[in-house]
Amino acid sequence: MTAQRGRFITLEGVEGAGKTTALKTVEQCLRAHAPGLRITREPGGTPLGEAVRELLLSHSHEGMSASSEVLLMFAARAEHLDKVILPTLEQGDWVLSDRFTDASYAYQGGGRGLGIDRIAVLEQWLQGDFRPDLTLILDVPVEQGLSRAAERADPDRFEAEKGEFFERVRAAYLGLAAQNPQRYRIIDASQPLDAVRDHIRECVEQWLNRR
Ligand code: Z5A
Repeated sequence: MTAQRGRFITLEGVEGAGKTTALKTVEQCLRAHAPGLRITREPGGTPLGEAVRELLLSHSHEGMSASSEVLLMFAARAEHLDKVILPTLEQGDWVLSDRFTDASYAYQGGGRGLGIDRIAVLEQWLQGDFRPDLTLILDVPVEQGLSRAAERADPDRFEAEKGEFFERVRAAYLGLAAQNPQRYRIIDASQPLDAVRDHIRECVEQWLNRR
């Protein structure tokens, strides 16, 4: 008998939204249902993906074209799907990924201005109909997110972008969520940490109970 396919949950967010803390809360909620939960991230999650991540975040590649950027994101994703995500789900375990294709819609489609249609072509080509089962988007007004992130010592190539870039990223995320409320949950990450954690727990528990 083959194992039932595992569930694929993704976490997304704008700059300074607090994904790192949120990931731990989501993990705690999921572990009881999925002891073999695999936590991973994008860009990254495989040796090749982590090498591509270094290229993408490094200031040595300032001025990289938006097309190169999105193709590198999808190259890392192809490896991630092939080596980690799909095999884990097929053996019945669950996967929690810190970012996935929605980030390409938001950052390259919205932020860099490539548009939704081009990302959709790449998504369809690589993934066919495969999509996450649940996506949490941590949302925070851009100015508030940037002021939290300003405490970082060494901003990477994305973190060094300006406010207008992150406004487009945020609008793209909210647009995705509005089109498909079944899959996405927006978490108001402007609230104090305890309130954000409570909201995450509530959303994940509700989703688990409905399955
Ligand atoms: N990217 C892309 O462009 N296209 C793609 O397809 C993919 C990715 C997959 C790296 O991702 C970059 O790749 C990313 C998008 C791009 N660039 N950016 N920006 P990443 O996910 O590794 O990097 P990140 O976005 O910088 O994530 P992060 O490190 O998890 O940071 P964060 O979400 O911004 O938040 P944080 O580090 O958890 O929190 C920031 C600070 O705020 C920290 O001091 C916290 O203690 C504080 N914080 C958090 N929540 C609160 C609340 N509620 N109240 C008060 N203070 C808080």
